[in-house]
Amino acid sequence: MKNYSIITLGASGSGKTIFLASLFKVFSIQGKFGFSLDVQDSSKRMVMNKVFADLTTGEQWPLGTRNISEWALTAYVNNSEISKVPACKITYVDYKGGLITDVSTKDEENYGGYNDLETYVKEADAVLVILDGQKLLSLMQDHDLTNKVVFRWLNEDLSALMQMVDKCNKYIPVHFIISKWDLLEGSYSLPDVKKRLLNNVPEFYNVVDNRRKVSCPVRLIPVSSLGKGFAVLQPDGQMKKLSVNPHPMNVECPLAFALTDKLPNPGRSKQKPFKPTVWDWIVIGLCIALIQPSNGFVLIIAIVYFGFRLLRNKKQRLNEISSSEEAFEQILSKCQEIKKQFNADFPDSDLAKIPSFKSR
Ligand SMILES: Nc1nc2c(ncn2[C@@H]2O[C@H](COP(=O)(O)OP(=O)(O)OP(=O)(O)O)[C@@H](O)[C@H]2O)c(=O)[nH]1
Ligand SMILES: [Mg+2]
Repeated sequence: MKNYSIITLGASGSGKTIFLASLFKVFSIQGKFGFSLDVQDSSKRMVMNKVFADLTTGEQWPLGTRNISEWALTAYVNNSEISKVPACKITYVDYKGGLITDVSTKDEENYGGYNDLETYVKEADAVLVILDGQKLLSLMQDHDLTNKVVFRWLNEDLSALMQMVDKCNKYIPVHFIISKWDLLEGSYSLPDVKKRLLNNVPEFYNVVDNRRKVSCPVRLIPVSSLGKGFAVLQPDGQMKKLSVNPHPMNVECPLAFALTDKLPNPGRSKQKPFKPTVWDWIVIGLCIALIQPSNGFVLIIAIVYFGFRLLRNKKQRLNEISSSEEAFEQILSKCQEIKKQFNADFPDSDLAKIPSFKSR
């Protein structure tokens, strides 16, 4: 089965955990997107469901993440008997955003975590960089760049994020997610935000330009994990919940781009080894008991039996692979549909195609 490793890079409070919970919720049951996601570890499933349930009940927001955790997700497609056929595995990593910005050799825990994160980034099949929509809103409103919060965001969070992205090799697609798009939508368009970022954040411009030059996919994807009207930003910077019904927007799009933009590394798929059954052990026992140097007959039976078993095992595996490959093809085609719709809604999202680059 194909295996994808996706990592999101985002500073503390940028919306990584809520994005994961929302993605998990949207894909918990096969619906309009034609596939579902599940975690094998049921305790992790409960954690994610609880994050989303807590979001919709009570006034509090989930606490910040404390450590690095790996989420082994499996994407499934229902076959004609409505049973779930596994199509691919997706490894997703969540962590406290402070790991990116508060790294210091004195803080052993953070320093080790940062190194782990760097390894995940180097081995990822796709990198999703989360630009905090709340901070981006402040940047859009701060025409003269005098706001200290904006200054800090640009010089600490974004700077650290861009340095990490710069380490990704040119074969890894990098997409920039604008989180909390519900806060910007209505006041600013995607082209407005794109222009502001490219014109006022040189590190962002350079990272995008470097990737564009080597034809590496790079996009700006507006996402709202909770949707419009779920929460409102208070004048003091606090987020107040208004509704109990989140309407996630575009959460499926980064996944669709991540799955379709890069061919999976074939070296990572592991072959299923031959596993002896109880009958195999009985035959092995009998052969050992009966076999004698002169008894060629028992030897022939053993060779025929195990030859047959190996052939059957191979056929079974091929069947499994072909149904899983078919399911994966189905997911890819669904992802293409998601991308098509997104490109129609946000034609300016492709950062690799910027005619204004030269006239900057
Ligand atoms: N309006 C709005 N607010 C959001 C959205 N997603 C997240 N938030 C707000 O952002 C806060 C932080 O979100 P988290 O997902 O916990 O952020 P994180 O990146 O996981 O933070 P760390 O775990 O500290 O690294 C939440 O408590 C919400 O107030 C969204 O889609 N819309
Ligand atoms: Mg978190």
